[in-house]
Amino acid sequence: MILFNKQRLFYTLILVVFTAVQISCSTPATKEKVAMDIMKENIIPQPVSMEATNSSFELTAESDIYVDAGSEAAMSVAQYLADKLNPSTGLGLEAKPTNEAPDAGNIYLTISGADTQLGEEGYNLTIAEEGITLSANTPAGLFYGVQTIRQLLPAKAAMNTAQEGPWLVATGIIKDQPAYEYRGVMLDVSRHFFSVEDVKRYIDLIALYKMNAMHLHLSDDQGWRIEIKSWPNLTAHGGSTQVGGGEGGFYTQEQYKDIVKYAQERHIIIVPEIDMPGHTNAALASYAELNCDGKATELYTGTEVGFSTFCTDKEITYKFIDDVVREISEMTPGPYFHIGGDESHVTPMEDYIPFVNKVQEIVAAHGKKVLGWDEIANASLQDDTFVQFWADVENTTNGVNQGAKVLMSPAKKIYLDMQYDSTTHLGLHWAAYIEVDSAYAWEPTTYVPGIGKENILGIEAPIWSETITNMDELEFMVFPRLPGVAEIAWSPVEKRSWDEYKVRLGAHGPLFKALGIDYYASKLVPWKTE
Ligand code: NGO
Repeated sequence: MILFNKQRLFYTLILVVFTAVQISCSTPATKEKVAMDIMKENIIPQPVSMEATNSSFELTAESDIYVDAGSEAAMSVAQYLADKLNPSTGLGLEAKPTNEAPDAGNIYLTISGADTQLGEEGYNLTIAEEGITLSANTPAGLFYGVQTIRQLLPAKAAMNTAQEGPWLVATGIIKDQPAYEYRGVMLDVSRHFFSVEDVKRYIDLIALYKMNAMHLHLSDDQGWRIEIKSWPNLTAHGGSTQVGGGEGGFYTQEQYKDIVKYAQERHIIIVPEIDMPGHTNAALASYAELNCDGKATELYTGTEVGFSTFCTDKEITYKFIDDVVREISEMTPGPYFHIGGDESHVTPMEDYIPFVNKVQEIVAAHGKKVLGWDEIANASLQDDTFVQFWADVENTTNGVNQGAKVLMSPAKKIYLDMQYDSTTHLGLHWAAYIEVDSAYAWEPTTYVPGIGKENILGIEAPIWSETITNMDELEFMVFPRLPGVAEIAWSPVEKRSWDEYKVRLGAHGPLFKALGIDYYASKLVPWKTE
C-alpha cells in the first residue's frame, strides 16, 4: 500500500514536470522578447519607409514559411527563402500552402489583397513578435521582400554551413518599391569566358540587392560565346580562345537556357548582347563570307577596340543576323535584345546608319525590343528602342530627342572594371578611377542635362573583362560598389546620402564575408567585422 502511494506520487511528479516543460515549449509568447530597433538595421537598398516597433521576432525550429495556396510562383519564393536559410540555421523551415494567415511563430507570404500602390515590384513587410507577414501584388514583390528579410537576419544566416542562433529579426513595418524598373549589371563573357556556375553565382549576388537584369555581352572581337545551331563555326572556331590566348569557351543552347531559368527563378531577366557591326572579329574569323573581301580574319586575343566590322552591304550579313537573333530570342523570355553598336570605328557612318536601322527591324520581327550602346542614336530609332548611355552625352541626348528611353551606365561612375585608385592591381582607368564614394554619390536624373526621370529606363553597371579573368577578380571589382548601384536604382533620391550610406555599407562587411566575397576594403568605409 505504502509502495503503491509512493509509486503514484512518483508518476504524478513526472507528469507535472512533463506538463510544465510542454507548456514552456509550446508558448513562446511567454518568453521575454529581445528589444531591437529596426532603424539600426542596415538594409541596402534603403527601403522607402520603415517604422520601428522595438521588439523582435524569433525564427525557431517550430517556424515554417506559409504561402497562399494556388500560386506556384509565390511558393517557389518561399522555397527559395527556406533553401537560403536552412543550411545555416538548421531550422528545417518548410514552404507550405495555406488558405488563411498561419499561427504565431511563422513567416507568411501573400499576394492577395496587397496595397495596389505597391505596383509590380513593391512589398509590405510587417514584422511582429508573433510572426512575419510579407505582402505584395506579385511574386517578384515577395522576392524583394524576402531579400529584406535575409538582410535583417544575422549575417551568418547567409553561410551554407551550420551556425549558432538565435535567429532574431527586429520588429517594425517596411513599405518599399523601386525607383526604376530596370536595375542591372552587365558581364562581359567574351574577353574572358565565365562558366555557367560563375554566372549563376553572380546572379545570386545581385539578387540579394534586388536587381532584376543581367546583360550578357556574348560576342566581341576575342570570342563568340553562345551556340548558334545554324552557324556552328561561331563557337567551334570563334569561341576557342580569349584575351591572352587562353582556351575561351561558350554556352551551349542548353546551358544558356539553364542560365535563363536560374535567373528567372530569381526574378532576373537575361539581356543577351550580340555586338555589331564592330566588335565582331570572332564572327569574321569563323565565316569568311561575312567579310567584304570574302576572307576570314585571324582570331584575336589582344585588347584593342574598334578595328572590326561586318560587311554592311552584303545580303548574307542580314541573313546571318536574322538567324542569330532568332535563335537567341527563342531562348530568351525577357523583352530585350542588345545589338551593341559601340565603337564601330571602321564602319563609315553612311553604312552604320542603314545597318542599325535594318537590325532594329530584324529584332522587332523576332518580338524583342532593341537596346544598344549610345552610338546607335546616330540611326533612326524605332519606338521601342532603348539607348544605353556609357560615354557620349551628345549621342544620348540625340536618342532622347528621338523619344528613346535611356539605360544609365556612365563609365565614369559605374563601369565596374574601372580601378578604384592608381594602386588597384586589376582593371582599367580610361574613364576614371572610381572609388566607392564616387560610384555611389551621383544622381541619374541630373547627370546628363536634359535627361530626367521620365527619360530613364533604369541603371546598369557593366564589368568588362579585358583584365578580369575569374570570379575572385570579378568580385573584388564588383564589391563593394555594386550595392551602391543597386541603391541608386531602387531607393528614392531623397533617401540617399554617402555619409549615411557608408555606415550601412560597412555593416555589410560580415555579409560579404559570409558569402565568401573577397571585396575591396576601401578606407572610405567604416567596415564592421561582425
Ligand atoms: C567600352 C568599350 C568596351 C570596353 C570597355 C572597357 C563600351 C560600350 N565599349 O565600353 O569594348 O571593353 O569600354 O571599359
